[in-house]
Amino acid sequence: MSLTAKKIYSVILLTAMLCGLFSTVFLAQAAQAPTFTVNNTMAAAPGETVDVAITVNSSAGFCAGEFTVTYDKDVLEPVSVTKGSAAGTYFVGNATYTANKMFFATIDTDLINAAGTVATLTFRVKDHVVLYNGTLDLEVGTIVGNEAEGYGYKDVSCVAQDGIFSAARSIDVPELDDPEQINTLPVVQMGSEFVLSSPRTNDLSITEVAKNFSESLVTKFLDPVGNELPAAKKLTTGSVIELYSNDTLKNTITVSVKGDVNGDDTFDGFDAYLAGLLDKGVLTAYEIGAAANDAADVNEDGAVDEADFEQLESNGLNQ
Ligand SMILES: [Ca+2]
Ligand SMILES: [Ca+2]
Repeated sequence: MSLTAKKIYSVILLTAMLCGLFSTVFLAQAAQAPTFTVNNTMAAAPGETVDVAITVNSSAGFCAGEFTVTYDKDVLEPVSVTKGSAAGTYFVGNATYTANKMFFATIDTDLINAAGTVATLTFRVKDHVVLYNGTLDLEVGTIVGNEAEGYGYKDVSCVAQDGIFSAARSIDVPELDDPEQINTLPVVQMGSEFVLSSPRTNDLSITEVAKNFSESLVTKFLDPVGNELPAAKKLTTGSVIELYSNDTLKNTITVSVKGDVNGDDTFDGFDAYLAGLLDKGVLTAYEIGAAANDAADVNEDGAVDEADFEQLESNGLNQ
């Protein structure tokens, strides 16, 4: 236990004893085991700052408690821990308790038995995050209430409910024909790959796509064979967006443009031919890659079949 934690622990013990002295009037109300809950987040965007409330149910009846919340430090940055309306008079919070834990403790001389927020944890979603769905793990350390017989303190049982934190990146790009019209494209996981799937009507120039990433994040744009693309170019099916943080490659996103299966930025008979091979099973989605397979699914029903082939063939004839 760190020195800080020891100090907090001593304060909690002392206050817990005071709690027993001062709160006999609340004895009859100290009934239920308190339930502490980490509230789930909606999908936050990378770069966003998000508040997560730790709440307690009503009629809980506790005087003091210490809490740690463990998070994925590759995804979240700690910002702050703040006291909530259902915390006791005394509150300490440490947003950087360890590399992946926030800590807070609250103490009072009276029973805390109102429902509400004990603490609000604020995180920032790191810039390189593409898709994330993970747990915020709540552990309750020492928790005390007032002693049933009168003075002193006792450990009380409680329930700790973990929360889910979700984060997802989307990419905003303008339409080719109407640059005022901005479309938001989700990044979707397909097998082990993250794929940005776009209709051919969007402007996927690197200049436009790059606007979606913060300046602190190093992005590289590669063509389908792995050569870095200059900023003047546009992304086609098979192009890759690499996201680096501190010189480490953190994530890659592969681009899919509906209808351009081979990634040559034209929509012609060869794309139809590849869709035909996929339809007949001569070529598999694994062999052609998730992004090209997605590009061949032009009617967006999740499978590449004859309908896609026919639509692509008529596109090819119309070029
Ligand atoms: Ca093509
Ligand atoms: Ca289809």
